[in-house]
Amino acid sequence: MNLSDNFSALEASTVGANHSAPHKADPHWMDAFWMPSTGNRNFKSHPRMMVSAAGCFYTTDDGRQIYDGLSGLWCAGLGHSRREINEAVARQITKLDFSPTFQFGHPLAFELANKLVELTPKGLDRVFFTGSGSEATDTALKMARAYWRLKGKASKTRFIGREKGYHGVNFGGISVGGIPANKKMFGQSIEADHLSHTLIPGNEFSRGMPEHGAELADELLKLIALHDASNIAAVIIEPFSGSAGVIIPPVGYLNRIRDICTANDILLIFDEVISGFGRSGAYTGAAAFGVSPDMMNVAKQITNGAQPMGAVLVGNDFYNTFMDNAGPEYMLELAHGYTYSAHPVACAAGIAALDLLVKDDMISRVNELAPHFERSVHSLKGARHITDIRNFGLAAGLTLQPFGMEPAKRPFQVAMRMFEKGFYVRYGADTIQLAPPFITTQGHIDSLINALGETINEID
Ligand code: PXG
Ligand code: PLP
Repeated sequence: MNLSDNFSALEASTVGANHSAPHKADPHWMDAFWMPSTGNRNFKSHPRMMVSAAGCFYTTDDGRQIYDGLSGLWCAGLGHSRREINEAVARQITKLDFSPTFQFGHPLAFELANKLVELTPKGLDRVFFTGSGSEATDTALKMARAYWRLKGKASKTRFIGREKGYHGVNFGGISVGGIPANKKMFGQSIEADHLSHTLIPGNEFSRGMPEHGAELADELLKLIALHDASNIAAVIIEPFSGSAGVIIPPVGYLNRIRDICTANDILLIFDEVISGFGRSGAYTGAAAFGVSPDMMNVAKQITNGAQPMGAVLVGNDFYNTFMDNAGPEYMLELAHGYTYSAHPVACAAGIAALDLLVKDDMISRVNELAPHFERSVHSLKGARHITDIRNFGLAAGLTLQPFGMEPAKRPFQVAMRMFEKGFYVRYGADTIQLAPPFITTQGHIDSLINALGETINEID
């Protein structure tokens, strides 16, 4: 067989077929990309295409400026296209584009791990890197089970999450998560129970931490009575829930969860993928709420969203339990890791982003803006359709009265109209979520809230 025979064989074959790719003007140009967490049919008939971003604004393909009311997906608090981060990424990708972190290392991974330890509460001393928040959830759950096994308590396998909790979309995350739509299509998951959420009557329109509901933490005692602590590995919660529409813990709630976990030898995992690195007006939600977990998951804001990255932090005792039980030194202590764990370009982005967070004192900036943001967002109280508003730091959620049997319809309509007016806001279930960049101005916040109030008033 000569070369030209090979060519015709390839052309004739459907395996590895060389379809000609549709051109941008072709109506099928958008068919191939199955978009994540998107109404694909709606998007593809009404595209909303961003082509560049700088500071607090995106530019669309038709040249419009769109205010970024969710800091990307809660990840770009420092604003887009920060020179320091871009340069760090460019430098790193030309120097060391990839390097294995299985059995070999590169210096930036160690440098970034030290920074994460520095910015998180005392007692979190060791960092395991992942590629995302969802991978951080699976990592933390696996580590928790393995830890108890090494401690001689192998029956501690069950997890406890919360209703409305979001811990990403992998099997671990949807098992402990409490957002029904994210669970219902995917069958059997790992064994988990769920505490009630804390969105209770009487707390509507709370500013910051709601007054009522600390006693809901006692549901954990009931679950311990039901299953026995000897079967429970960990409780995983977000210090404040982001995805479910910004649900702030009632005063005393997290402390109570902490105490019950400690008293019953159950690990407490804080999922700080949204609350970490500035959004809460502190480096962590743990610091903002004054409660420390045994394990902490972070992602998103580590790199300001410029590169995918997540991490799980644990304490020295936890880490040493693995080191002390692994046999000869050449053996793995934990058979777990991702190809992209501590990817060198992501590490470079993380170091640059966290340096900026500290150098520009973004925590103070968030705390300066937060009272204005709170007043502004709560000024919508009394407006049509709005049944609740919640806020903390630079995060806020609004609940809209369902349109008949379609709770998700109004938030969708609001977000689409807001986009036409030049504002990107996030919608999910019956809520609208806001998370302005830390570098935003009071003026931007006023424009965002004015447009939102006007838009909510316009829809049926
Ligand atoms: N834990 C928490 C608390 C999160 O908020 C994840 C885990 C998963 O992270 P990855 O990197 O796998 O997506 C998240 C992610 C929204 C929204 O609009 C929230 C997230 C992701 C996308 C959209 O609320 N949170
Ligand atoms: N699937 C296959 C066939 C693989 O070889 C690998 C990694 O080597 C994975 C999945 C996991 O990929 P990652 O390490 O990026 O999570």
